[in-house]
Amino acid sequence: MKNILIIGSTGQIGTELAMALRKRYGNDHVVAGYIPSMPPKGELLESGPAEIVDITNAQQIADVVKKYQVDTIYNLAALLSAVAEQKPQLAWQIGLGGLFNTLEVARELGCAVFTPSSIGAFGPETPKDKTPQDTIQRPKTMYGVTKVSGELLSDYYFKRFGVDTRSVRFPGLISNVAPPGGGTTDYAVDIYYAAVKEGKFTCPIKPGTYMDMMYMPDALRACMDLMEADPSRLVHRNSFNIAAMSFAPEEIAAAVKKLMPELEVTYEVDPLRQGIAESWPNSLDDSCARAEWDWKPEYDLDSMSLDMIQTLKARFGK
Ligand code: AKB
Repeated sequence: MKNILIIGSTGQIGTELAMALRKRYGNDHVVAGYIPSMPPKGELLESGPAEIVDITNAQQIADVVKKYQVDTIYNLAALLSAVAEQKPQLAWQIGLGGLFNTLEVARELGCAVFTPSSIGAFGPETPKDKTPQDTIQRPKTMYGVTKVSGELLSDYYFKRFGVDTRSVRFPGLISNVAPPGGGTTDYAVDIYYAAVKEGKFTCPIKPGTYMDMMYMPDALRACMDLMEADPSRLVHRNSFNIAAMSFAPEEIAAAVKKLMPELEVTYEVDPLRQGIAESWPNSLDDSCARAEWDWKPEYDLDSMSLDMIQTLKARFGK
């Protein structure tokens, strides 16, 4: 039986991944690690163990790993791209310093480690369409620098020390549970809330700007399936391209308007986010993930939009 620690369990991915892991492995086998400024609430707090785990404090990670006999760590602590650009030193401290602490604890105490990378690990010199698994990675943002360095460090710990490190390059993640906060792809979440609550949306990204996106249920399955994959099939480890859909702002707007024709969309471009978006790929080639651990997404733009709007309408009584 697995014993799992999630570092960063109260963030955008962690909140939902913790519940999905508890469903799969049992409530008592999944520890929700959090920092005091982001405490767990509701179901996450009530359904299983929770401990303060600041990723910049290696001793704290080691103490919790020992206390719960943890064998798998999901490292989800990170600043998203736009915030990381405003606080580059903190982004490095959490993204790389924190990963180093986690890998050292994993090496000493024998844990497997999952750490997400991102489409942000690519840069303007990368082939833009159907970006290959193994290609040029010269990102120009601190977020991207931490992601590429994290991929390399994780591969190093696997090859040098045998730590079972695995990772995926996440696209923009869309969910109706925890808000993302500070990403370049956040607009693709915000449009659904704005459509349901106000009937209008101001988009910070220019029409024609393509980025890969994914609905959260597919992303959660990707994390868990990769960590359960047969290691003898894995040619790659850190990190796998995964993809589900690629769209530009006017295309998600059109998908939402099919369900809510009254939605009004205007554009007020945020230069920081637009610059980051333009340096990222339009779409990724995820054939290695498909071949090595049977990755396959379930949601496309239309099925995701239907689910998002139905869920948010029910929540807000619309
Ligand atoms: C962001 O926009 O920063 C993230 C990502 C694509 O890594 N959602």
